[in-house]
Amino acid sequence: MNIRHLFKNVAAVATIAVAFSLPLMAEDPSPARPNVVLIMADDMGYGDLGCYGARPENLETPHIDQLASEGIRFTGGYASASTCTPTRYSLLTGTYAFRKEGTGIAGPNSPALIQPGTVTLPALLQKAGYKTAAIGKWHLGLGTPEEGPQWNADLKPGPLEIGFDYCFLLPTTNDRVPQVYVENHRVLNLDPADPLWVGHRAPSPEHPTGITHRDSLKMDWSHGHNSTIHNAISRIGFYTGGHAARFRDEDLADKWVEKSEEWITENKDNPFFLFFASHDLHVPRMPHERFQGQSRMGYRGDAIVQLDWCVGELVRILKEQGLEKNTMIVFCSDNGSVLGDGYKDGAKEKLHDHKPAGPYSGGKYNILEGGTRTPFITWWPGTIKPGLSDEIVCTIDMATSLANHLDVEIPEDACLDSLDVMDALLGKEGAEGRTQLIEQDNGRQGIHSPFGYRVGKWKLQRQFSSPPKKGEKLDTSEIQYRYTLYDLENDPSESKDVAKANPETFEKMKAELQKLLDDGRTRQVAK
Ligand code: NG6
Ligand code: CA
Repeated sequence: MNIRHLFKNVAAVATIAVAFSLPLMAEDPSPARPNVVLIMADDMGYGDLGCYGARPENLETPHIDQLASEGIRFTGGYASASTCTPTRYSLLTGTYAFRKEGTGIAGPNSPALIQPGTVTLPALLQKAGYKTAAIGKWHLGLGTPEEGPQWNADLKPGPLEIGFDYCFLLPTTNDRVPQVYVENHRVLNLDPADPLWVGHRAPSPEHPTGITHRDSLKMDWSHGHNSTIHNAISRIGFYTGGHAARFRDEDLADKWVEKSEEWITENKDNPFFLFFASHDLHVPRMPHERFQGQSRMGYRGDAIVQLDWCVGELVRILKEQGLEKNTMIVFCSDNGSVLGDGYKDGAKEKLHDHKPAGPYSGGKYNILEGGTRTPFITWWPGTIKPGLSDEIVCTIDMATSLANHLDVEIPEDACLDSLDVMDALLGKEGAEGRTQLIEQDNGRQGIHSPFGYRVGKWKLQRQFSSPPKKGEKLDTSEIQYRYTLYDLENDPSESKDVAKANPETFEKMKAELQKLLDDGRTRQVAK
């Protein structure tokens, strides 16, 4: 990594320049400590934005498209996993989630999956003097392993115990209970006289659910999602109480923007890191009334338009505060696309000719490219030159990339799979991204899970020969895998297995994948 040195040199040159010629000052060397706003979309596929091929007849995303045209649009950008919790776990810890048991999709009463003492991306940035905030969807659990979330007391440990100075959260994901905001350690606006209870079983036989009161729903469910009803939408899990604290689904996006504006304004004199974790376009897709009907694709398209508006607002806020030259935005997604994910919201019926995963196959939950290859854009006016990059970069790489850039030392036993791809993120000439990437699904079987493994144009797939039934614990000594190989350059949809025609590549990649799994780490530390 030489970017730091480059910056130091630029700074030195600039200092000398001041002595001789003031006009050179205007050349304004890029600040070495940019603010970082990481915008993570939820369930956004590779083809879901105008700049990634979505057609204007279907939906328009002018603000994100502008970000892409002023920054770098990656064609090889990835989320670490094809579900939410493991990607977020890896983003914050820099370690592949499949290395840690229990990091699959978190339930409503999940304890904090990242416990205090873990080296995290925000904690590394704090060491560099950054103020840090998480605003939006959390879905990484709250509370101790023994007790889980104490909804009526202090909800800790949580983000504040692992490196965030401030948080304003949707605690799980909005199709799971409860529909309340958590600000720092507390449920916002919770009336102690109306305590919040959250559980897996109906609290009483009379408790109204999506099954008993299906006629009252404003959006019907298709699978799961038929427990407690709030805002005429039934959810996964049950809850009672906390009525004064409950939000309307339609208002989430506005709230994230409002809180971001407040926090950025308060912290603008300090370098800051904002993790803006949008809930769009996850189910239940229930965008604000002013966005309903803004696409011709139903609520799924409208939710994308709503997220696009949020991005426009974030850029407006940065510009109004005069921060845009000093702020790097990273736009990414937590996993690939899915149409029907539990509600009858018209996503399939109103798809028209839209291709949510672009040219790729698969999507959320699987290891095909559509599961993890997602939009990925970096923007930093004045420092990042506009362009297109086909380098491989992944959400998991943010921790090491930013820590190295800021000269913060990462302990050897932390961020095990996070690689320094900062030069590629900044679009430096000749900069290389990753030479390899493991693509995971929800990771229920840890290192024994199915995986995708990408090296250059090649993609190895490792699938179970016979997939285990839901909830079944595998006897690891008996697992049989089926491996196949694809040439993504000529076959982006992974339709033709070319293992037989390329035996050397095939065997080499199988061995490499196994080694990365067995080694327990990817990041090499200079001794
Ligand atoms: C699944 C849910 C799905 C979604 C997903 C998590 C069912 C049948 N399916 O279990 O609707 O909530 O979990 O999505 O309940 S994620 O993007 O947060 O990982
Ligand atoms: Ca997701």
